Amino acid sequence: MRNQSIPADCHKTTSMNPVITSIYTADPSAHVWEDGRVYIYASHDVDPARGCDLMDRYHVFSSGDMVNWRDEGEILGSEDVKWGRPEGGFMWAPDCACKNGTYYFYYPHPSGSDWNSTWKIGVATSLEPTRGFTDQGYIQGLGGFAMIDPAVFVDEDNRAYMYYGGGGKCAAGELNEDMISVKGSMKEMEGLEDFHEAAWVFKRNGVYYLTYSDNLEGNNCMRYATSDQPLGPWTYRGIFLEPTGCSTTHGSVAEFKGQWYMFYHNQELSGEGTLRSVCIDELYFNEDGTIRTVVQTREGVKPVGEAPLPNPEMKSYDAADSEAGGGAFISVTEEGRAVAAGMYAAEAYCRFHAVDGGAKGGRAEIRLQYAAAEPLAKLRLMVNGKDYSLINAPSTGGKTAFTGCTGLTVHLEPGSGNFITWTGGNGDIRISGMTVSPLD
Ligand code: FUB
Repeated sequence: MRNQSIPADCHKTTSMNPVITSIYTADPSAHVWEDGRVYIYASHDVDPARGCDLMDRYHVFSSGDMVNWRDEGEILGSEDVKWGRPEGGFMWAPDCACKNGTYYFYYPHPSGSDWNSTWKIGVATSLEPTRGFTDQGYIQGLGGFAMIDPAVFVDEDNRAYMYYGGGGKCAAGELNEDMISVKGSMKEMEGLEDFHEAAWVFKRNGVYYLTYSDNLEGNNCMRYATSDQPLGPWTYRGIFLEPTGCSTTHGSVAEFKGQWYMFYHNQELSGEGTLRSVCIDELYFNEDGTIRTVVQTREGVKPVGEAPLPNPEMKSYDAADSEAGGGAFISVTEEGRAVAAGMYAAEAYCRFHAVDGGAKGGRAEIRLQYAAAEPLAKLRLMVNGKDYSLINAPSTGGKTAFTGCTGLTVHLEPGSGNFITWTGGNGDIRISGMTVSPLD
């Protein structure tokens, strides 16, 4: 083990799209919280997918420059929801709101095995935006149609409104001070044209904007309407995001450091509509407040603000210090780089022993440096025997191009008894090392 600065390849100079590639994420709800960072609360398309059924284990991502994103780890899974569907899964598009110092995480989840007729909007709370969420049950008294895709908007006067809906109907209402009950009843939103799902509300220059996906068969657009009241009636304004090539379209709009952004997902990485990836592009308004059509790019967005500093507690582990087996082997390249190679067989593995979880243990950001010639290699990540599922390792352009950086935020035990195993998933991949940065 040796200490070193953050690997250069883990720092990006443009965000690129998709912006999050290590796992599949969708339905991004973006917020800028009081600490000045931008956060994405996203759905997690678990790989391999089974439709949208097995979506589970929400992750939060944060950034200080819109380009370099940190996985903050898992915040809630179906097994944490006592009232939820016994078989789990079905953790669909979420949102998060902050009021009076408490973070409220809203998520759609069925309460019964018959998922399609038992949707509820669950609420979990925490005093921190990225960890410590505890489920508080579901919002009572809602229903009557597809109760999915909650979005909560907290106005400048600190009053909060919840919007939700699917199957062509959108309803909204004001939340009580407790943020988990509705004041009066929800009412149907008027004036939206061709509403499908994915409601999102933001405010700019005193105007409320309600954005949503439409019903274009298999490849929705995003449309929007405006109002001078948070609950409408709304005036329809048009399409501002053309189809992304994915069978679902879902996104959010937020301002960060004076620039507006569109957060959405596509299926560029996987080619599959149920393995989606979050993207970010700039969003612009016309003089009259209407939204210009968002240009979907491959490059993504430019940095605003400083790139992140290396975590002073980050530790690096060389592949030479790992145990490789089941087909993988350790070798040293001409440049003196130790490499665990040949990680393509399902039984191949590369295990790092004695990984330091620090005095307290807790969340740690794991980053793997690798080379892969395959368009999309994958590795399974196991930490102390817990399966963190498949982690994507997009091509670096060659099997000796060690420019790849992938990973996840996981939980480590205190002390140096942790072991992290990368096993064969898909494709030929070579590992040169791994960094571990404590977050707690
Ligand atoms: O991600 C599952 C569902 O697909 C969301 O709730 C919808 O908005 C669509 O993106």
